[in-house]
Amino acid sequence: MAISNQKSKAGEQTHFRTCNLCEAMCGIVVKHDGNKVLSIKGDKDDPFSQGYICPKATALQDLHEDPDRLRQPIERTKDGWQKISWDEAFDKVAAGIQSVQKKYGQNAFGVYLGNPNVHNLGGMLTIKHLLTSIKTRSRFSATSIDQLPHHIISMHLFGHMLRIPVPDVNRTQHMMIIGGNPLASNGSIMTAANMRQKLKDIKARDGKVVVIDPRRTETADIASEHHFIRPATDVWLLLAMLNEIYAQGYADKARPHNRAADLAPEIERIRDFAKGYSAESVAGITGIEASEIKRMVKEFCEAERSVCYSRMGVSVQEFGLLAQYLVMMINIVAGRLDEVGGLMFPNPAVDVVNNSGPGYLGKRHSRVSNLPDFNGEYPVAAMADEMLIEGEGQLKGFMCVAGNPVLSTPNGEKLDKAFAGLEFMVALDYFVTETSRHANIILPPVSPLERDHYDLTFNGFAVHNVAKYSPVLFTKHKDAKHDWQIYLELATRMDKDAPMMVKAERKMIQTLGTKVLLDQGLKRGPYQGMSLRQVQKHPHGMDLGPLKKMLPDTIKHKDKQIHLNVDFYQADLARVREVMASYDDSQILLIGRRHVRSNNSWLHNSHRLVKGKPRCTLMLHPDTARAHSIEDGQQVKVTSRVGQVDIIAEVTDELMPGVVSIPHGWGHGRKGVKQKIAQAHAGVSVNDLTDDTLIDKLSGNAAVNGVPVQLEALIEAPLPTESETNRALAAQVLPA
Ligand SMILES: Nc1nc2c(c(=O)[nH]1)N[C@H]1C(S)=C(S)[C@@H](COP(=O)(O)OP(=O)(O)OC[C@H]3O[C@@H](n4cnc5c(=O)[nH]c(N)nc54)[C@H](O)[C@@H]3O)O[C@H]1N2
Ligand SMILES: Nc1nc2c(c(=O)[nH]1)N[C@H]1C(S)=C(S)[C@@H](COP(=O)(O)OP(=O)(O)OC[C@H]3O[C@@H](n4cnc5c(=O)[nH]c(N)nc54)[C@H](O)[C@@H]3O)O[C@H]1N2
Ligand code: SF4
Ligand SMILES: [Mo]
Repeated sequence: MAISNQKSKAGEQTHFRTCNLCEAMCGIVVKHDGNKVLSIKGDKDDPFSQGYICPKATALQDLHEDPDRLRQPIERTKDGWQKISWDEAFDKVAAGIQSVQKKYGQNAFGVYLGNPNVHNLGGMLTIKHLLTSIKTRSRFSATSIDQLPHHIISMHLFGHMLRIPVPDVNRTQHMMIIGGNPLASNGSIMTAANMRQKLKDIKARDGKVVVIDPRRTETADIASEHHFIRPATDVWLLLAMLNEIYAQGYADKARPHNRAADLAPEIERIRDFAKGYSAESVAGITGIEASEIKRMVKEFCEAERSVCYSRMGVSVQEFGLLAQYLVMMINIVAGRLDEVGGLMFPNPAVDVVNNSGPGYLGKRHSRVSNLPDFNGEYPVAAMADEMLIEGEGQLKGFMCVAGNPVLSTPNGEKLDKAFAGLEFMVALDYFVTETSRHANIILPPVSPLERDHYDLTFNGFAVHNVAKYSPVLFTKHKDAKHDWQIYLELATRMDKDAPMMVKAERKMIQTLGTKVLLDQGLKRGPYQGMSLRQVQKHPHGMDLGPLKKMLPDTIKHKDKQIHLNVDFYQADLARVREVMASYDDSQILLIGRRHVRSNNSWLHNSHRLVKGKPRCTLMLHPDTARAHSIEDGQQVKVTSRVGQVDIIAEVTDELMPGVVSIPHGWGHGRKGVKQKIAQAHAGVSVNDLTDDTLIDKLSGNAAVNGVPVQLEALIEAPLPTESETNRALAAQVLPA
């Protein structure tokens, strides 16, 4: 059934769907003629995104048409990659996994789940079948170089790792953004299309947007004010802010209105938490003047509606978990949780919280580095050692599902070597990437336009409640497979002893598809009369209204109270004191950055997304450049404890002095990668510099922001710019 497809001009058809590339859930209109995409534009009638899209939306076409995209399984042989049939591939993969497990034990086979898994409806609904059939405890995912702190805090406070409140950006009057750049990323754990407009709207209604970031980002450029902060020192700023809220008397003023705080039995203990961290005492380490910290707190607390929002910049640093906890405490103590314009809980039509466990931390620890697992996943920072260090439990085989950890996890070079030493590896990916090139077999799923979509994950973080189902646009070739079909084929082969019920469920999904599961999820959800049929009546999406107060019902703890878990977090203050006592402010610190035309390590094979000025550059402040005799455009050697890269300098006062920035996801020059356009715009991988021993010890999350590096200008005269080199290379590989 193609409800959303309307015939217009002869041959030309219109299809409505949601772009699934990032978290923003933009509605798109795809004009197509049969199997040919004619155009991709924003859908003005989508109640959530109202016509907004970013340049990546058109890459859905490029991805679909990409000649380098694999359409059939391939096997690495001594004569290079060979195409093989799906049946042969499934048999070989199942046999390969089981052979490793038989020889070395069940946990000697590891699995890594990459970011696109959470953007994949069928995958989300069926991944458990793949994991239960592999039966390994050696699991990893991109979570531990990303949002892990948010999960741990929500598990502790609200009783479920996915019960995460988001900023009510549509109604706030004051938004403090610490370590997030939604103008480039389009938002994270804050699903909100068109953040540029939303931030402008805050200012237009006499509100304020404050950005705290070591770089004057695109978001900072349109904010009311921006403050540089020394990387990875947010924990001190946040301690001082929390302290100031009490010192200035705002906590008590907030009390009578603050239902959230009343729900927390331990709230009285928070006053002590930050005691001793005066604004004056943290000004030096953070680089933000005490008077400015006090003013920011005053304005935040006096605003009628305000919210403090913090993302990647803070999540992936040495005190990521404690810092994100402090952000939550600031919102709670100032009375901004579950308040209009504050931090609010979405009410998604399919509530995944009801279908998954609450999460747990540190039930087990990684064999080599002794890092805690979270919800059955070990930190990615532990992954390479688990393959390289011999002993019982050493990883000998591996499956990478929609991920590229060679480019996306710390000390990628080491992981690259570790993958090369495995006995058997399989990758589920569209391409031969820096990671999948190590696989014995690559299993490629269909393109996003060949599958249906409903955002199970990001409706849970949406700043306005909606529901939308996107049907399949192009019917897949009969031999092509969805990710979920790949999972189930493998599960059927590997899990012959599964209970009857499980086998029956797998058979049912294989026969009927994943839609039934979505329909069940909608019917069990919080909206009366909701079903897939109901949602399908609205091809542009259903508007379910603004965020509303959800406390205490939304809390998953039995007592319906918020549990602040003060002891756990307070214990980490010892580490804070230790680091502060020996803090070396002369070090050059490395941070990352994102660009609106990139998506982690992929989409670099889309010509229209990579063309133009090269983006994989070393940004640094003129003073930092001068101190190292580096000129704009010059090649620089950047060295860290674990590695080095040569990269072109981009001298700009966007960066705080003493800080350098390299975007992640580049480094396509590695031998064996098969993505011609990406290879011609190779760049270098910042994760060859990030350190797998630099982690947030409390959570096990990787700390890729605030990595100490040394700089060395390589040659006197600037080289040809990367764009000149890229143009020359691109001319060789691109059709005219
Ligand atoms: N230094 C530094 N490192 C970082 C970050 C940073 O800010 N700085 N950010 C971190 C973050 S937030 C994240 S989420 C991770 C991402 O890290 P990963 O998830 O490991 O990497 P991606 O680049 O998202 O790679 C996704 C891969 O999946 C493939 N793919 C895309 N869609 C599908 C699909 O539907 N099915 C299948 N089977 N394959 C698909 C793509 O071709 C690509 O190879 O990187 C992290 N790494
Ligand atoms: N175009 C594009 N969009 C994306 C992605 C992408 O790769 N490209 N990736 C998607 C994914 S997987 C994610 S998780 C989200 C992430 O979305 P965001 O969290 O918005 O990610 P970034 O753009 O990396 O923003 C992090 C900001 O933190 C700053 N920062 C770095 N170190 C510090 C620090 O120590 N303290 C403070 N206060 N700030 C710091 C950086 O300068 C940067 O501006 O984006 C998603 N959207
Ligand atoms: S912002 Fe994200 S969801 Fe929207 S069009 Fe761009 S990539 Fe797609
Ligand atoms: Mo991410």
